Amino acid sequence: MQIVQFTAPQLARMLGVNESTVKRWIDRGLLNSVRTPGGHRRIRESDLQAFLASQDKARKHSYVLARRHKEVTTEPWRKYYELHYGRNPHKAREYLTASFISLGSVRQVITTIIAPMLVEVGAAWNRGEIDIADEHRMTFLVRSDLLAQSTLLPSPNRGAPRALFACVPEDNHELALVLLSLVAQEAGWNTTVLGINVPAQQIEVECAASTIDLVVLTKIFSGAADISYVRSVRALPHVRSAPIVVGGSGWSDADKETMQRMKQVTFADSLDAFVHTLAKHAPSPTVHRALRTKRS
Ligand code: B12
Repeated sequence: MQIVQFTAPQLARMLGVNESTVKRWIDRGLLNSVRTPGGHRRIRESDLQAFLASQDKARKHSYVLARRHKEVTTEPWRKYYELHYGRNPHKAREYLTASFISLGSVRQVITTIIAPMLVEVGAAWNRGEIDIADEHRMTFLVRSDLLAQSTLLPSPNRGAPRALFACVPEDNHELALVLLSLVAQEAGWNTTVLGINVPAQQIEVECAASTIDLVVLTKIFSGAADISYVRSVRALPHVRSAPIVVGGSGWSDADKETMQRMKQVTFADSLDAFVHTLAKHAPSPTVHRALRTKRS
């Protein structure tokens, strides 16, 4: 697992302050940093956490940091839901960013805020409390909030492994791809998101064009494509050497069982299982560089 490091501009966006403020904190010794061989400043996650723990001086400079202290709620996802429901997208975005800082990882943000908030969107729709336009508006904003978090994550190292993400045909639940790709990005992977409703042939095209170390297929709507789709992806000539991880709440038990017997196919249905799969399939940097040179 790589050491998570941030650049000064990333940290400035995260904390809602100017880049010059971050540099001042560093210059005054409030925030530790290291230098890259090229002389650029990098802030390690552990140094950021230490800074946040002793942030009294910094807090008065930062609206986001000040908010982080005020907002101690029992159900963080409810607050996020209510801000979007109440048409406060900017406050919702700030709240999510502040949560990212206090929870320390995108994975935690997804588990404690995004996933339960989306379940509530579905439940509120079922109860007739929100209409379809609310659902579309709110999930559109969740998607943009999540994509904004991706700019806070460190860029992958040179030679990092690459994962490909796709919803099976007839599945439009794209948010699942956004969540999973952020988790992979946080674990140091390069990510290519193909989006909804992806025909098998498109996966072949992507795998032929560059080295793909993991293919991730999701299905949330049970009426979407079934196991025959996974079989056809598995059989594609350029996908053959890449492992496939499949997940999502739309698969039938019979399909899950069949997948357990398929070679180079893993069924994983939680973020923890997904992170496990990423760790298992990330080639070590040396082997990976050698492989890439050989393949190119
Ligand atoms: C948002 C949403 C939509 C949005 C999607 C917007 C977008 N850009 O993604 C829109 C409005 C487009 C939509 C459409 C529909 N939806 Co919808 N939708 C939802 C909602 C509210 C949230 C879904 C979501 O994003 N969840 C976040 C995901 C990722 O969480 P999760 O599924 O729990 O997954 C977790 C794990 O399973 C794991 N995981 C998920 N995928 C994967 C993959 C891998 C590889 C791994 C390792 C792990 C993993 O990670 C997640 C986080 O912990 C759910 C309600 C709910 N309770 O889930 C309904 C829900 C999924 N939708 C449903 C339905 C029926 C539909 C429609 C058919 C409605 C309609 N009549 O048109 C259409 C289907 C269109 C289609 N062809 O796909 C049903 C599905 C029921 C079923 N048995 O299939 C649900 C459950 C609502 C309900 N209770 O009725 N929907």
